[in-house]
Amino acid sequence: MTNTAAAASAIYTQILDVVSTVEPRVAEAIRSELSDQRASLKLIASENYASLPTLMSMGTWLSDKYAEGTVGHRFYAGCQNIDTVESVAAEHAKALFGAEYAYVQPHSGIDANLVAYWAIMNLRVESPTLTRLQAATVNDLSESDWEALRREFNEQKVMGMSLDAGGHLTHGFRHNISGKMFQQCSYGTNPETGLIDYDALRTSAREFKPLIIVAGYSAYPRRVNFAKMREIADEVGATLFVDMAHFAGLVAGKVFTGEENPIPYAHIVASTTHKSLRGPRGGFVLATSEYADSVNKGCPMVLGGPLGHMMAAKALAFAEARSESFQTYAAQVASNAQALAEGLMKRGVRLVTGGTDNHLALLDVSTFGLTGRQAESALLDSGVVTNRNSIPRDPHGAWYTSGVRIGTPALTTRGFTEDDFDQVAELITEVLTNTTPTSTPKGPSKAKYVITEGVADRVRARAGELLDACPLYPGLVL
Ligand code: DSN
Repeated sequence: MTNTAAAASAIYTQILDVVSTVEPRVAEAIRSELSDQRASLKLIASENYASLPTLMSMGTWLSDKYAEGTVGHRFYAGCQNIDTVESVAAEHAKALFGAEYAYVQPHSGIDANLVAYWAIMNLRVESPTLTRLQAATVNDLSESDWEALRREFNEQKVMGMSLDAGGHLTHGFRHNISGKMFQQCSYGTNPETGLIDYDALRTSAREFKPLIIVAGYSAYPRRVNFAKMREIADEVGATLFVDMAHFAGLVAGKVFTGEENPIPYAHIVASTTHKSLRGPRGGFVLATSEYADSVNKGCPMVLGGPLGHMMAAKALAFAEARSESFQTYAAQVASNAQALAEGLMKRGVRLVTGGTDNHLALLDVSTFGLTGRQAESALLDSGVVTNRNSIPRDPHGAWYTSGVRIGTPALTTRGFTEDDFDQVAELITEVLTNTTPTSTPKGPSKAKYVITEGVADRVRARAGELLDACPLYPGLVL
C-alpha cells in the first residue's frame, strides 16, 4: 500500500464518520459510489478517476471564501489564499498547454464555453449594449437591455459540428443558450467516411460567413486538423474557438501534436478538467493575450464566484498532467481505444467512421436490432457502464438513439492495457449479441429487451476478474 493510500484510508474513514453524524445517508452514498465505481467497467468516454491528492484538495475550507473578480482584483476582502491557488492553477495550465493566458474559474465545460462566447462577443461585436454593460453586473440587466442584446447578438453567426455528427449542444444548438443567442449553421461529416469534410466546411463557411467557427466534439471518434480549421476561419474572418473538453488529456499528454494540437491555431480554447485530463469536475479557458482581458470578465459576466477548493484541485491536476507519466497514460488511452475498436470490429460490431484515432468509439447497435437505449441498459445490467448516443442520420433521434459511445480514459487510469480492452470488446459483443428487443403489438419495443439467461451474470463475473486485476485506488480501504 502506498503512503498516500494508507493516509487516505484513515482520513476518509474519519471523514465519513464525521459526515455520518449529520446525515448518514450521505455518508453511505459516498461509500457506495466508491464500491459501484470499483465494481463496474466504466466506459463512459467523458469520465475518469481523479487522483487521491486531487480529490482531497477539494474537501477544504477554500470552499467557504467568496472571491468574485480575478487575482489581485477581487470584490471581497481577504482573498490572498484564493489568489494563490488561482495563480498556481493558471501557471500550471499555461505551462502544460503552452498557452499565452489561462483562466481557471469556470465551473464546468458549458460555463467555460459561455466565457469564451462572451469574450469573443466582447472583443469582436460592435454592441452598444454590451459596451454600456461593461461596468455593470448581470443583475443590472433590464428587460430592454436583454432585448437589445438579443437583437445585436442574433445577427451573429456561429458554425459548429452538427449534433448527430458528434458536436455538442453548446456549439450553437437550440437546447443551449448558444442556440438561442446566435444564428447557427452546422457542418456535418461525409456520409460515406463519417469524417469531417474540410472542403464542404470551407464552402459552407464562405456562404454563411460565421463570426465564430467551433471545432471540437463529444462523440466524434477521430482527430481534427486544427491548422485547416484555422485556415478556413481566417479566410472568412471568423474566430476559431476550440472546445477541447473531451481530448484535453490527449493534448496535455502530447498525443495530439502538430496540426492536431489546437493551442497554436485557435484564438480561444475552452475545456473541462475532468474527462481525459483526469482532474476535478470543472472547466477552464486558454486564449491568446488579445483575448485575456475579455476572458477575465467571465465572473461576474457569466459565472458565479470562483470556487477556491475546485481551483486548488485543478492546480493539482494540471501539475500532475505535466509529468512524464501522464504522457505515458495519454498514449495508452489512445492505444487502448485502438485495441477496443479493433476488438469490436473483428467481432462484427459496426463502428461509426470504421474505427477511432482518439479516446472514444461510437458503436452502431442497430445492426443488432437494438436501440442505443436498449444496448446501454443491457450493458449496465452486465456491469458495463456506457451511454447511448445518436449516430449520424440517426432514425431513432436523441432519446432512443442507434448508438452507444464508449471511451478508454477511465479504465486506462486503472491500468487496463490493450489485451484487457480486447476482452472488454468480447464482453460488449457477447451482451449485444444476446440482447433482443421485446415484441409489442406495434413491433419491437425501443426500450424493453431481454438478455439470454446467464449472459449478464457471466459478463459481470468476467468483468469483475478484469477489474480485480487493476484495482481502483489500490490500498484505499473504507
Ligand atoms: N456530458 C459530456 C459528455 O458526456 O460528453 C458533454 O457535456
